[in-house]
Amino acid sequence: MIAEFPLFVAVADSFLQPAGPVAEAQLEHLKTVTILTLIAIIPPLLATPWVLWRFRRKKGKGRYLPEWESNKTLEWLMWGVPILVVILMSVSLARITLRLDPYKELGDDPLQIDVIGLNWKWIFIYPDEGIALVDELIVPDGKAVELTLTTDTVMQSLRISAIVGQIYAMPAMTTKLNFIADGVGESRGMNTQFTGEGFWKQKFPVYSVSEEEYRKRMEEAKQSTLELTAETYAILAEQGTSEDAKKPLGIEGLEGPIEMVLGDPEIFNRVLARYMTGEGMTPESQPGSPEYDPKQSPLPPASDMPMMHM
Ligand SMILES: [Cu+2]
Repeated sequence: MIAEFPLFVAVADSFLQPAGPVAEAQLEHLKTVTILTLIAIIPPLLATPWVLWRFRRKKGKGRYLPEWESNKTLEWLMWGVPILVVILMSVSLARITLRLDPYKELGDDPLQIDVIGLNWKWIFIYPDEGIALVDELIVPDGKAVELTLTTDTVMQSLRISAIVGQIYAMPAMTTKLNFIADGVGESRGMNTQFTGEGFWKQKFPVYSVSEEEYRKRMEEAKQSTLELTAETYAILAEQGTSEDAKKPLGIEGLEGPIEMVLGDPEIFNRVLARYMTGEGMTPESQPGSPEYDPKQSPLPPASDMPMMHM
């Protein structure tokens, strides 16, 4: 039995065990806010039993002062302390919000990864390596990373709790999420925006690896017999998890995440272009819909319309 329930979880899954500077700053902020909140909470917690005891009916010590109406010191404390707490919290929150802007690059020349959210899987495209990973994110330890996200279904929200907070992804537009993973290890990412019955399965491991291991993993992915093209993308776009997609992709029974060679380097832009044709989407043309039929809705060529950023 013991072997089935390890005493500690090796996978970092919370900003309380930060695996990167963004999560570290979030934890720091939580501590600051907790301390500031305690300034307002502790005095009443201590004073309530004290007042009850001191002014108790039998043998109480309080003086009876029916004419008492105000006390300047008390007024200053009761109004001043909460105002001070609110000011300190506002300053702290404003500073951390600006510091943790998800669009702000965290280093020179961050590693670019394009992300497509689907029901219920994530595709991570490494344009510079010419590969794509499904439900698996591999990043070099200590390297600045910039994700550019979109979805080819409803709105989703990508979150890697131990490394960075969440960012929404929506069709027809891109959002950005910058982070650094510190130290070698595994953490977990997920979609935190409810998207239907397979939603809870839309989780993926994030591996922070040494530069050497990163090169090795990229080279391995390049050896894949699978290619990410409009055709294989249409299979991935169908409703289901990445496990469900293995059979139609012809790799049924293959263990581990799906790794692909990037056959069409324009695939990310073509997914965006799907929503820029000027025509409305129908259930048949919309990936993620149970009626989606890739034959009726092939990916258009990459749009030359300016891309919408948020
Ligand atoms: Cu949007």
